[in-house]
Amino acid sequence: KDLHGKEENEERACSSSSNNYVSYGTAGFRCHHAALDVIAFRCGFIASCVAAFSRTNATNNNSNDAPPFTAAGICVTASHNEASDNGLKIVDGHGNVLGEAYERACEMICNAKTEAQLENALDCFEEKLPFLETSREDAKKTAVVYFGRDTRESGERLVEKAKEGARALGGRSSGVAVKICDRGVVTTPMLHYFVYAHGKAVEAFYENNKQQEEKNDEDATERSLWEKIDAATQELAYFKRLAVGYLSLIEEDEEKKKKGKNVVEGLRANATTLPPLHIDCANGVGFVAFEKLMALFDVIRENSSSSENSRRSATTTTTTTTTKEIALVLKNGPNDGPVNLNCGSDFVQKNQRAPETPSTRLSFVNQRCASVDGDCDRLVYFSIEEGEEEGKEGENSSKKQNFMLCDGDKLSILIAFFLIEQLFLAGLAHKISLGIAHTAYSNGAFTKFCEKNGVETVCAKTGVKNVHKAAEEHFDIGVYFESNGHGTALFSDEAVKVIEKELVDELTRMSVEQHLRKEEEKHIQSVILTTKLKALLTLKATIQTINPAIGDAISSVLLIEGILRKKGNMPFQEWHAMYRDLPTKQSKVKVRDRTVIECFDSERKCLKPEGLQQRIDEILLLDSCVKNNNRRAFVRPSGTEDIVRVYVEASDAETCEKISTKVEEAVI
Ligand code: 16G
Ligand code: ZN
Repeated sequence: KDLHGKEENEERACSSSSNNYVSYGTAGFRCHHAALDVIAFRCGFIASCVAAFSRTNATNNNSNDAPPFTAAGICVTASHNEASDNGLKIVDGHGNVLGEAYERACEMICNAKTEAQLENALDCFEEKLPFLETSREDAKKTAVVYFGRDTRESGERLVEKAKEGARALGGRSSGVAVKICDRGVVTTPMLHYFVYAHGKAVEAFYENNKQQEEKNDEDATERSLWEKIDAATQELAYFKRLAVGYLSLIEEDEEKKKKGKNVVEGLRANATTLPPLHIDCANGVGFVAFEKLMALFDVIRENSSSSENSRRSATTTTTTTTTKEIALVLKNGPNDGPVNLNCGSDFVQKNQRAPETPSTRLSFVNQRCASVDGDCDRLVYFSIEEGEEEGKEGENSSKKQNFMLCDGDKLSILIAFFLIEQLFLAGLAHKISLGIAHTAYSNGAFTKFCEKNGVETVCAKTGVKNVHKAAEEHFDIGVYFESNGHGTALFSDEAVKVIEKELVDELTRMSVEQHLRKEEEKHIQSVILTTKLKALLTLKATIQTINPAIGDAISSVLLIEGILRKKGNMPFQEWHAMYRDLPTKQSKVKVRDRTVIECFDSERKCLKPEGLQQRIDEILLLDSCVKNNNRRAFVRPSGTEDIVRVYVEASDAETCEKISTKVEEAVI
């Protein structure tokens, strides 16, 4: 009975629903906050179940010796949606997005209107639980659930609802106690990291105590260190991992600068430092998190008693940090307006223009800029060059703006090329495969560029979970970004092991050589590092800079800033000019029932309704009787809104428009 939570008026229908049915969208439930109380409650309950049943991946040689339990989590966020929306993302025991296998059951649980429907839904969910590698009797004694939210006003209320739901598991005579770890206002990737780190700590605890008998009699999780430390310390551990990774990543750069080893890069490094990065934080939680990162850089710098000057000025709109390591200017914080309103990565990427919040309208011009979204798991870079219109000078002159975007495709390219180079220098290119996973939204120019440069790519369905899976399945190191800026680089456990082993081997080899040369009195660090060792250290630093749980805009900023520095302060323009995007057009079409559209081939082709694909193929031949390889068009039902999305790409903007109009007509 208590599974209904305290029912409230659910007047406004969800944007992603028809008949008040809220579907499990591309990334969980998302709609107007007023319709989410019951859903939050039930998602809390689901997360508790996940925590009570899921186990770590720790190797168990003895079958009776099941590895210990992990935690789970709930993020209350509607990402890039407008401020009045909210949503729920469920985090599984490994810190990943809850698997697709559970989506249907979650949807049934959250939409059940009667007691009978609810019972049925719970049964269905329970049937899925064996996926979680344990049986009902074997459920954990304490289910640990982490909670976090973005800066939306409705967040606090919905987190409370979700907590109530989580506690309800304890009340179902399940023998499970529920432990709530509320982490307050955090980015989505931070919450994923907390759950991930929890699992890793439990795993390590378990491995260390494997030989001791007592490990079976109690809940190992209870004694793991991670869970015992407070929220602030967990947060610090997250920022430290990323910051220290970044500092090790750029370390060699300093040395290179001094030595001027590589002429081109050396010259560049001497001539310029990278201009500060102006970050549009979407009026959201990213601002808060970046501020904490910057404070940590300050502390690290002070501790290392560097003589560099640093400037920090905190106002409501802008925070600046300038150290020799990194220079960030934060804009669009939670006090500057409603989350995502005329700003954020979605606005910038979709509209191809700078954020238009009153406080920052002009301040992005002629700067190096980046934009994150409302929960800080997306990132795009951009720059706007403003110059005088040719031939018009003086009072009547109008400014000509050139907007340049480095979207997810270009993030992938930069990271992948960098890692390929390092693998090659480390002598590991033949041992570790690397490729890029992307979606149908990736620009045709991007896929051609990858092909030309011998970088393997694989296309997956829209949605982080799909691209993540493709990257994981196909490559040892899978770099993936959706064009909209969701993504990361995934290193398989095996790849990490190979890199670490090679590093140890190389160090051993060097010290042996040194010994033979009777230079053992010299400390290893005073020896000139071999190219191979440098590359291995760079790979190790890269791994540390990346949030291992999920794509993370903060982690991606550090990685990209690190790579640009390692490339001798590569200017934005040079990165942007690696290849030229084909013009594209994206539009939405409102239809009666979007579910009649079914796609295949990673959503690049359409199976149903019959005839639609044929019609699209015909339209692509517009004003031409031969197939033009630069033309592409596809339609797919949105997973987050009640609409159909149309995507068109062609050699020129005019053709894009024409094709798009015709495809939209065909869809209606
Ligand atoms: C969600 C997804 C994003 C996807 C988008 C597509 C996550 C965390 N977010 O925002 O990956 O690109 O939906 O939306 O998975 P659409 O289905 O409405 O086009
Ligand atoms: Zn997001």
